[in-house]
Amino acid sequence: MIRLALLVLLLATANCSPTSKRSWSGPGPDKNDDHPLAVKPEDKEESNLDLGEEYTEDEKDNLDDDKKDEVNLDDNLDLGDYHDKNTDNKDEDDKNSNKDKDDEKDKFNTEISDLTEEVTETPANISVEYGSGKDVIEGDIKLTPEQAAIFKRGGWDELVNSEAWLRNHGKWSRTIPYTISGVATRERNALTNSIKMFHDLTCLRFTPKLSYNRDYIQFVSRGGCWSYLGKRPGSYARPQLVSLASGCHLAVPAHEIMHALGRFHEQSRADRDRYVRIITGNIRNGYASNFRIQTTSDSQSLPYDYLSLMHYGRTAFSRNGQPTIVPRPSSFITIGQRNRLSMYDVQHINIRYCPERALRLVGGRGSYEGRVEVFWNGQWGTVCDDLFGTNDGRVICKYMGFPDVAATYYRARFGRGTGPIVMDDLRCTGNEYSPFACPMRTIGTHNCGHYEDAGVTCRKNARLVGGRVTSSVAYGRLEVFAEGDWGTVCDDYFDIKAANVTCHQLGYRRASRVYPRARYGQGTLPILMDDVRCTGGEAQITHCLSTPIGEHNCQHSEDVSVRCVN
Ligand SMILES: [Ca+2]
Ligand SMILES: [Ca+2]
Ligand SMILES: [Ca+2]
Ligand SMILES: [Zn+2]
Repeated sequence: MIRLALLVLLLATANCSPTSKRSWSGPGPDKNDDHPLAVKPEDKEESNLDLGEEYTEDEKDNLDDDKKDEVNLDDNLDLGDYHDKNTDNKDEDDKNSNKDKDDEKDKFNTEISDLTEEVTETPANISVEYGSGKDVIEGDIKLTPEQAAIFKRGGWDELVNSEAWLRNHGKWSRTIPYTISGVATRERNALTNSIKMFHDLTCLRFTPKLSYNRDYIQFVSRGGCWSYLGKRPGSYARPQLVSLASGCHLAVPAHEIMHALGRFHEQSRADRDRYVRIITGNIRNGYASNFRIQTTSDSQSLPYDYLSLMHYGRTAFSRNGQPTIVPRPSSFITIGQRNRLSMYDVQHINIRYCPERALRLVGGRGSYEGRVEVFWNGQWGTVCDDLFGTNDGRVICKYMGFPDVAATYYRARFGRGTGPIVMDDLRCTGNEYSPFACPMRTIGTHNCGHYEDAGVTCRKNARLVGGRVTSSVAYGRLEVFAEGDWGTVCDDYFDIKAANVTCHQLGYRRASRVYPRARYGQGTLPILMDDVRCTGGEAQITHCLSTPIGEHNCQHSEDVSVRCVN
């Protein structure tokens, strides 16, 4: 009798043990997870298949990585009532986010007026302090050994058309880890201010390097201000150096970061001769090549920008103190400011790194389809359907982070827009990086009406795997398409707000659950996102704060799953 009781006790214990819970690895009923408090009343009729464990927002927020490791080991997490704060406070959140947008706009307008006022007081250009030597071109763009060899052999033209140059236009993830080593206090403070500009005006986030970050920028002091152009390939970005020696203050750190992000000097644009005159006679001997035009440069349809932080100063590389570069419309136009990112500098970065700040799809079933809207000159406008076709849709979808286009539409299929009509006669070849780089009528001009607003449906860039997908409910392991690959998402920090973004992205009204720890099976694809933190208003999960794509401290046993409902 006693033996039997002991056996029953043992069996009962085994049935509730963490080991048996973790050994489960497929979709379907999971009795051990059946906790009465985990079921939200209104979901009861659908809850037979997926009574699950989940964190409430507060619990999740309070967990740091170490604590979570403990939780995973002991499996002693309290399962609490499910709170969908996001839905409860929706109206308030909406108001707040509108207010935030207004604030942002005000701030930006202030920035611009500050810029035009202050720029005349800018100290003389400080390019004399820039690095020099055979492996530096245009004063501060450092060449890789491979690029330097091409430059030495074939000169400028061979270099800028070489694979070694173009390949180096590599993109960073929007989260960019960094370290600082040996940079003096004044320059270090300037770097802090520069980083703040990027954080305030773009989606880029510079974060102190963590042990598992692979590619990162190391700010050093190595003779002058210089940077490589774009993210260097493979192991050459581990770390990628940016030098901020004495004199690299003001917004010069932002200038060098812009090079590292892939941006050229403004006056080397292919169309620059229409905007500035180069006074060759005043250029120091041997420095004329610093004034060459980059035929491969891509100005993304943005106007020539005298106010750019990336424009040379008037007397750059002068042998006699006389101007080497003079604006054409009026020699009194100020060039070479080093105080801040100009409005178009910001737009350059956003077009390259933050597509959601340059393009959006409105009026469709999810963020993967709708009327194409373009951010231009401070407001959202539309694209005319004249000549609009599959290649245009493909460039737009891929640019926004979708695998491909599914359909394109004419005649305001998703309703008429209200802003300016920004793009007309768009005729992309299909290979452009963004629609801004496609042939079109001069941007901002058109012969259209809003009844011609173009629309697209893109192939979705998120999916729920290993569960069930119907028109009213979908659940499963989250897989996302990011930087050209499909992969899984780690459960660290992933909460109901992140799940809501996912569900909106898939065309569902909201999320009802987040499941940590591979609730719908372990994936086999790469783990692409970790430490995902969303505000809830993002159009895509890849717009949320996270580790750089593909960098993580997770295992597939931490794959996150989500449940969406209509
Ligand atoms: Ca037209
Ligand atoms: Ca985890
Ligand atoms: Ca993590
Ligand atoms: Zn530069």
